[in-house]
Amino acid sequence: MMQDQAYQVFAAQQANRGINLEDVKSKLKAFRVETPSWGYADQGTRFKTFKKAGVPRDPFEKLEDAAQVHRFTGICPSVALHIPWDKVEDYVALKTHAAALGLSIGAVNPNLFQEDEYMLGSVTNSNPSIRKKATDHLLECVEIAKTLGSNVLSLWFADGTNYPGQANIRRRVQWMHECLREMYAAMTPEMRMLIEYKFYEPAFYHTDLADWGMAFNMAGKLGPQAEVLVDTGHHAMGTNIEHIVAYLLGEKRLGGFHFNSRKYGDDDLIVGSINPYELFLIFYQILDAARDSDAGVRRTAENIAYMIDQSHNIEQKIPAMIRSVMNVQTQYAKALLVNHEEVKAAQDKQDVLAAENAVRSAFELNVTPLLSAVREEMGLSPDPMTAYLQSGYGEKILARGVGGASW
Ligand code: PSV
Ligand code: MN
Repeated sequence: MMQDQAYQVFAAQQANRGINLEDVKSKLKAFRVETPSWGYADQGTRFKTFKKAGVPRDPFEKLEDAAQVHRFTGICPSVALHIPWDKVEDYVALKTHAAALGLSIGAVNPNLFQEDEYMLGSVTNSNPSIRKKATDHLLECVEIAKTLGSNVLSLWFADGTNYPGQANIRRRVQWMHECLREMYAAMTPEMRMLIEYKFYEPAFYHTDLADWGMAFNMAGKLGPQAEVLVDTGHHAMGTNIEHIVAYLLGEKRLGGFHFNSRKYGDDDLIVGSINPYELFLIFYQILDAARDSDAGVRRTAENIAYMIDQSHNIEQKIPAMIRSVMNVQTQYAKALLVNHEEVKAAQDKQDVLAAENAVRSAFELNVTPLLSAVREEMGLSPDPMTAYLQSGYGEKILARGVGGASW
């Protein structure tokens, strides 16, 4: 079937289901996904980093690769940075370079896990001079964000202990709060602090911010500009992530996502490659909250920072990022096709099977004709992956050689 014909059939089906397709298309055009600078670099596990030819050698080249993802998907105009992985002499020059590529700088991620002093903790270290060093770095990142025009600071702490009795757990939380309070006070009113949690790694006995509840509590103690960041790879097996998402939306504290997938114990697989239904259900909860009668809940749902957090160890990095973005976009498109009135009617009747069917049936739709139409209306190829692979960019960057940035 011709693409146009496939779209006409799809549009007729959706009209029958009571879906306003023009509204769905405009939401798809407005949707934005941020990619991480470190996703373009050479990365590995603690066992091995495989060095690839063509990997960017500095933050400027990372932005050039990110610009390719935006060029072919049309929905990735911002790039998250990690400091000091992306430390440069001149941040204005970096910002100017980004703008020339049609990009802006997104979240600034301080890094408190790669210096020897942080072995026993950064903001939770019992040594006050190490806590001061960590706080100074957080404050430095606020200043960098100001220079770059970024309003999002994403915090993840590797802090934790490996043995019972190693440290005073309650005291560590207080120290963290003291450090973050200083950082919070330095932020402009437009800035948001997104607090990420992870239930293990690199610490194996306890992690200071191990789950959403601890991050939520810390955000609450800091103030309204602090919110929770849900990294989809940071949960125990079987955790109902969409439940956490719904809860945080209800509390108006969901700030953003780090999308990725995991099967066992790491978080670097391409988002949507393992459990696309989970991703769909996350978007279903968000879109449901966007219809809430509480304006605060609606605003929270609309302000979510959607970011990818992946390190591509064995796969080609730019195509891996394009695949990730397309997977996110596909599940978002499907969630936009949920008929919420139908779900609500079934809920009101306490008809469990009808309610479940109203949600799942949207997931089962083929949205390829819809996404092709949207991309064409945005002036893009309907097939971003093939368009990128045929562009010659992947071959051109081979001239960079082997030995690019390792973060
Ligand atoms: C930690 O696993 C994490 O998810 C944090 O967001 C870090 O900033 C990022 O990964 C580093 O790769
Ligand atoms: Mn993350």
